[in-house]
Amino acid sequence: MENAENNNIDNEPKKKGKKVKKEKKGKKFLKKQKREEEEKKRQEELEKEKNKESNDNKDEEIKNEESSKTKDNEEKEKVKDNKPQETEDIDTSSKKLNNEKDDENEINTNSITTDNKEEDEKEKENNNEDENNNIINDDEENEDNDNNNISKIIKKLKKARVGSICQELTLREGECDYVIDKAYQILKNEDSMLRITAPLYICGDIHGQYYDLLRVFDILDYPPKSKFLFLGDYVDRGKQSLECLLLLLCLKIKYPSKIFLLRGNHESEALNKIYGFYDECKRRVSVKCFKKITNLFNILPITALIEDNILCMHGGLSKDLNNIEQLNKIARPTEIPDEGLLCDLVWSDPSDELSENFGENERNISVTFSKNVVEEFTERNGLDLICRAHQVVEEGFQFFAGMKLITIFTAPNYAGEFDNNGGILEVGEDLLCKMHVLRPNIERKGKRKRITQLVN
Ligand SMILES: [Mn+2]
Repeated sequence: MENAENNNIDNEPKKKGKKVKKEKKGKKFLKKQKREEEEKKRQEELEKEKNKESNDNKDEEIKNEESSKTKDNEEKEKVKDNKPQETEDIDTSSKKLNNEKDDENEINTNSITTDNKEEDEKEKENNNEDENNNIINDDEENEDNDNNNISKIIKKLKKARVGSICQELTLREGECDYVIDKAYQILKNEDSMLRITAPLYICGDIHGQYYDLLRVFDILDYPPKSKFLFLGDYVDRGKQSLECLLLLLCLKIKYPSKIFLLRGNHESEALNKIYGFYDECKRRVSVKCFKKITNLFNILPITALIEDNILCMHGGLSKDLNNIEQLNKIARPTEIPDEGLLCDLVWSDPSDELSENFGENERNISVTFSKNVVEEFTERNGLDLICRAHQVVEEGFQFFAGMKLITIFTAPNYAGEFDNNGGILEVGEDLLCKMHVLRPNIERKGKRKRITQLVN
């Protein structure tokens, strides 16, 4: 306080002094000189006014945009704050957010120029917040260009959903190549076993259900606000595998420490040729693009360890896995072999019906493993939980071996053939786990299918 007062005292006499001097001088000036000076001032002021007017217009546009955006964000925050943890309520909030999304789309189309400017500013800010974003001065311009390009693609991808309809976007080959190349450079430097800190959300299979992927982000917030780990199977089966993959890769490029992508058994050339992703790439982009994606799949990390406590993978455990140190030694790039450690990590399933530790798998590849295997492995490696995906489960999540293993499957109403919920596991800072559930869009009538399904 004292300093502030002192400053005021320092400033006051100077101002007064200036004024006094001017007044004294002014009286002595000739009328002509006075008039000339006044004319000069008037002209200067006129010029200032003109400049101000044009700036004001610009400012006003931006301000309007900002205030509408802020309102949007505020409303989103409100919805989030009110977000109940009960499953049915989550669905309601997702509906609310859908409506808002539509409003946002309208704003965007009405004022593209200002919006872009504002969006870019925002993106820059976000990037500064990103802990992994170490911009080197020389590359600053390139980095900015990259960020702008990725932001534009993210924006385009988000716009695929209009209301309850999710449109197929027109994807340019150059756009896809760009995203795949950038993502490759980041993913290839990650370890085979990621080490991630809580809090974060863990998602299971997505399988090209883009509408549902957008729902997940709308409910739980996009990176960098929220951190995500995806357990693989982004593609095949669903109609919009490309949108799913591209959005996840763009977010990875932009916020590499806020989203992590593991490999599923469907991140594989052989399976993509059978279950639809190859055909989608060929129809919508090119075979060349599919080949690029195959290369990218071959460098995806395989497992993740959260706070030394929760081990995550797509499939499950293996005869060949004794301790977690082995997991970081898996060399990449690699295809998924027909047997052995990597094969089991993306393909195996738990089974209640086993009398022995490992058994045959109905999928005709890899193995099933018993409760005993889970208990022994977690005990030996000091783990609390194994978290995996790979099987459709009715509630979106299902425990095994007491609560030592959890299956998470995120695509609700899977492939239009099941009436399952989609599940997302939230791991809190204290490692307390909470489930979020996406209800199916369409309630299916008639008999419910088996609770757990082995679907390739
Ligand atoms: Mn799978």
